[in-house]
Amino acid sequence: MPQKIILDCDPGHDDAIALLLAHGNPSIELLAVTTVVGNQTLEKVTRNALSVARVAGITGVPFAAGCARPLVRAIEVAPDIHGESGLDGPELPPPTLALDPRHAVDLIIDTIMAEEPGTVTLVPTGGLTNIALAARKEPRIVPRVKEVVLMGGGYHGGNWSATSEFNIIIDPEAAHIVFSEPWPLTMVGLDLTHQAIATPTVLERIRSIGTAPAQFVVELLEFFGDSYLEAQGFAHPPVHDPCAVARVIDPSVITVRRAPLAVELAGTHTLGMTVADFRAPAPADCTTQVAVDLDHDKFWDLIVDALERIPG
Ligand SMILES: [Ca+2]
Repeated sequence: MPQKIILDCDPGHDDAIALLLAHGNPSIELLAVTTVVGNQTLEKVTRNALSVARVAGITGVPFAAGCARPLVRAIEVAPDIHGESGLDGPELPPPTLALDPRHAVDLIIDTIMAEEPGTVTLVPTGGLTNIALAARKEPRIVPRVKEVVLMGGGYHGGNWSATSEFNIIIDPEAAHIVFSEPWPLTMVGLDLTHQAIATPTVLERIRSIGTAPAQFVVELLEFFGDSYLEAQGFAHPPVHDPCAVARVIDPSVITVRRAPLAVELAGTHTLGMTVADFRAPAPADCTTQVAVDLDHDKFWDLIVDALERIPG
């Protein structure tokens, strides 16, 4: 049985690779792709998602645009990491897919309500604005969702502040809502994604696939590598968002640890921090867990395998 997912994203270099992984992996059934302001404006990330769909040859999957700003905070985008387009590096082909006319929040709700309970996994790889609003607008989705496997946060530190990761700090109130609902939630945070390094060996493996989509990924990773070197001092870039998709495909790629999670909304220096309580034993009613260790080779094998399956 394929795993049914909704990818809620803000492409974004690593979002683009997450989308290609979800499309190319045969054990994932991509039900919908929704976009949210984050790495760039909603308009830019939505266009980017549709361009990636064209590169990957994705058809028959609804794409919908969602929230253009966070619930409470001012818009904060990340051109230092993702460039002015949000997906700088490769040439972005003009989209051929038309957007679904629904708001992303409604597409998320409609999709979950139309599927059997317990079969749909939400995979958010951007700020959590759309997911929070969907939970508020239609609370019946919460017990119907199989699991939320999100990229965001971290239990040791941040990348947008000393304590906080970008996807959480840009809309901490939305993150609070999503982390507080009683659905099973896996936080794939920086502790994990900083292990998903696109080494030169990885880059060569992808380049040698020789297809247009693989070359697109190479050009994404080259730009991303320059950004991460300059902005954050990484020798090679961490590729965050596909880690969440990989966890859905094959849970053995990522080890997890159960822990209650809370999102800091009031801290002077810690706004958007994801606070994990590792005191043992975890309470019996704890529905949250954090990603701990990545099997680097298995992870990149999944990416390469997915790209090899995408024609071009
Ligand atoms: Ca993202």
